Amino acid sequence: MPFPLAHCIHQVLAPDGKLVGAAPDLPADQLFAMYRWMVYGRLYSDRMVALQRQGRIGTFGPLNGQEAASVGLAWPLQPADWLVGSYRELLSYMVKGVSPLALAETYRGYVGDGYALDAHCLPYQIVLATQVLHAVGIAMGMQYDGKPDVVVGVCGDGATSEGDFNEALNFAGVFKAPIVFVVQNNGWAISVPRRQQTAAEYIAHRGPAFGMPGYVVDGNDVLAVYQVVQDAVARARAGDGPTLIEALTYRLGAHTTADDPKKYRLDDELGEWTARDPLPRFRTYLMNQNLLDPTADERLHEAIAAELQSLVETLEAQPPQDAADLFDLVYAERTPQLNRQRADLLAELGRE
Ligand SMILES: Cc1ncc(C[n+]2csc(CCOP(=O)(O)OP(=O)(O)O)c2C)c(N)n1
Ligand SMILES: [Mg+2]
Repeated sequence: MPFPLAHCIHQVLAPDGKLVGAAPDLPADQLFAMYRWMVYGRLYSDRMVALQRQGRIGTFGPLNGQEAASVGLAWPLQPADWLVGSYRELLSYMVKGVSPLALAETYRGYVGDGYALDAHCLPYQIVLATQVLHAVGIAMGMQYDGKPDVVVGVCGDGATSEGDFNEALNFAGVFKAPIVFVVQNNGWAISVPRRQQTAAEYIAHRGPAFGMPGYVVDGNDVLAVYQVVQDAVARARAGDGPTLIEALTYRLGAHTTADDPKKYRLDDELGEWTARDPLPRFRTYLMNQNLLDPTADERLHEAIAAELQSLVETLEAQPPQDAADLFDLVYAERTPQLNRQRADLLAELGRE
């Protein structure tokens, strides 16, 4: 058998923050920066949920609980590499260089023209798993051009049941595309539990079936996720082909602000996963290493809160997006059907 089946869950930090594996060789400033992004992601997500509740933005999908996976999967990427994900990957996108303001604008209905492209991310995808095909396409294109860059393509556990996900893995395996697939298995696809997506024990077991290694990693352990993705990125860059990584994590919040998880999941499960929260785990580790103390942590939280306050002020000072953009930003040239719909809407708004 060319690749071993994932037989263990890779972990560096236990839920209590104790070191149980070899820590990656990262300097103190990078460890602190990882932690900063994790805190930023949590506070940003909370702030967006609050804004939605006040009717100040549209639907938002919180990432609470997934901060370690989100930061760890993006950390190994270089600026020229690509990161392609879904609505849940907002924090990964920020780590890759997409502006938090540009992302907030999307929740307010403003879709800037190619807002993510400069950071080498595709606009986040909502149609499940389609982005995984796009990610493989980019990887194959770069391979064809002889570029040394790699792609990380991300989706959720539910998305792995789509044909697109499996077709993408098949192409990547056959053509040895320079790509790392990361599945953020957060236990749920809205109200559908992970066990109803596949009868296999792990989603990562599908890797060897497509001719690539499959690894399972503790997705609430930022150092473990970083290590596994870093190794896979190095393999892809060396021309050794794709890897499938399953990050075991949990969505602590609702699917989106339009969902109420109390309707379909038990408090016990939430309690178990709250005890594995990635933030206190990494915070305890950093404090044990004398890289953080309670005062510095408090200052960090205050600084981020102030940053978010000013982000919201900038966001709300912007004029609403022009309704015509709804039709004008779809294709390079509008179709006759779009022209009709556009005229109808503008007439209704009294703007003929
Ligand atoms: C092709 C497609 N089918 C259905 C939906 C509706 N939908 C949006 S999110 C979602 C659940 C996705 O779950 P998962 O892939 O696990 O990602 P998560 O939201 O948990 O991050 C569904 C069914 C969609 N967006 N696209
Ligand atoms: Mg999910």
